Amino acid sequence: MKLSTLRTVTTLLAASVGLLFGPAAQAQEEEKILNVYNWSDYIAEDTIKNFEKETGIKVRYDSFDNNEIVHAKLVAGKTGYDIVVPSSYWAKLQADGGLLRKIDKSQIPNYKNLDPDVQATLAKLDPGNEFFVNWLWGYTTVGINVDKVKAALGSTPMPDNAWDLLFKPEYISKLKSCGVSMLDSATEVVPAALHYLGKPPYTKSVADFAQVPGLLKSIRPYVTLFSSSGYINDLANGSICLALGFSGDINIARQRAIDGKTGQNIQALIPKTGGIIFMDVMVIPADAPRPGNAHKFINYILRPEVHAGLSNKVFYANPNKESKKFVKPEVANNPSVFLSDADLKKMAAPDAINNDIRRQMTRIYTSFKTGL
Ligand code: N2P
Repeated sequence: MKLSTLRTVTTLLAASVGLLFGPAAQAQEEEKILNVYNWSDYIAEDTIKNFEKETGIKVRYDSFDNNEIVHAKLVAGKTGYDIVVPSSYWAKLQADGGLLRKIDKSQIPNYKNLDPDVQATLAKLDPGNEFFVNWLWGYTTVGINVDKVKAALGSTPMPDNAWDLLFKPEYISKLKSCGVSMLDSATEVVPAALHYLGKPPYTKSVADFAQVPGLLKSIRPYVTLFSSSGYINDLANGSICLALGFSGDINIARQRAIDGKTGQNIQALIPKTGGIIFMDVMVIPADAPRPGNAHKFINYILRPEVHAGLSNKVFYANPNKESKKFVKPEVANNPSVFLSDADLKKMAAPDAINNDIRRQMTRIYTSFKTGL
């Protein structure tokens, strides 16, 4: 064989190997397994089942209820997870730390369904929308058992600003008797306190933190529970009457009370000064074992009916502009799920945190929780 022929044959061979083992083929070659790590109470019953049925990919699904634990695992590495769903303000730390893999949009035809406003908000923390795809979004706020709170307040009328229920001793001291829960996470509690004090919830100014310990100390005697997921049932069954919680979780509690006929009237309040928006995002760890399957999963979630199915079950807004027609009217019309423009304007937007601020928040929170 002449040298030039040999070269041609070798090039052809290399090209066909490239075709076989290029990015698409790599995805096909992956073992039919996908490891997902997501928030608890954040998915519909059939979401995973339908994906498995369609693709033959077996999903192992683990859950968590705060960002701190997710971050610690990603920093340690080798989690084995292919999809993780942290909040955007934490995911930025992870992207900056090289812990995430860029999303290959060419593998996600349904990417076009994403609402440009949500994409623009995410782009503030993830320029070019390179790493994050929104799962669902909501806000941190105050949830109450309407009747129990009114009864406990007695002759004191409900405050004009719902945050007062939690942060003003004159209100929260009366609610201790019916149970008060706070999210068990420094980066939820401290931003809420900063917001109440009129500071940016994710401030970078250390001076802004000055009044936070005093405020938290003043309410500490009245907090009866720290919980980031269990409080859903506690609200639903009437064992607590006030929670600093996530908007959808409070609505899940409302629904559980209705379905279980517990007689408890639960409501997610939209404070006058707004809640604090979070956007939880699907990301692929840099060392994910099966990135091809991860892309397939993201594409599946971005189907309008799949995304609507999540909102229908867990009462959080989704970023899918084609999904509205699949959202049940009672969810679409619940003003605490899909916010009106006026309510949306009141809300504090997500912002980046950095490691110094994170440590500062942890210090303040730990001494608050332990009462030291
Ligand atoms: C789901 C809570 C998710 C919202 N239970 C917190 N970012």
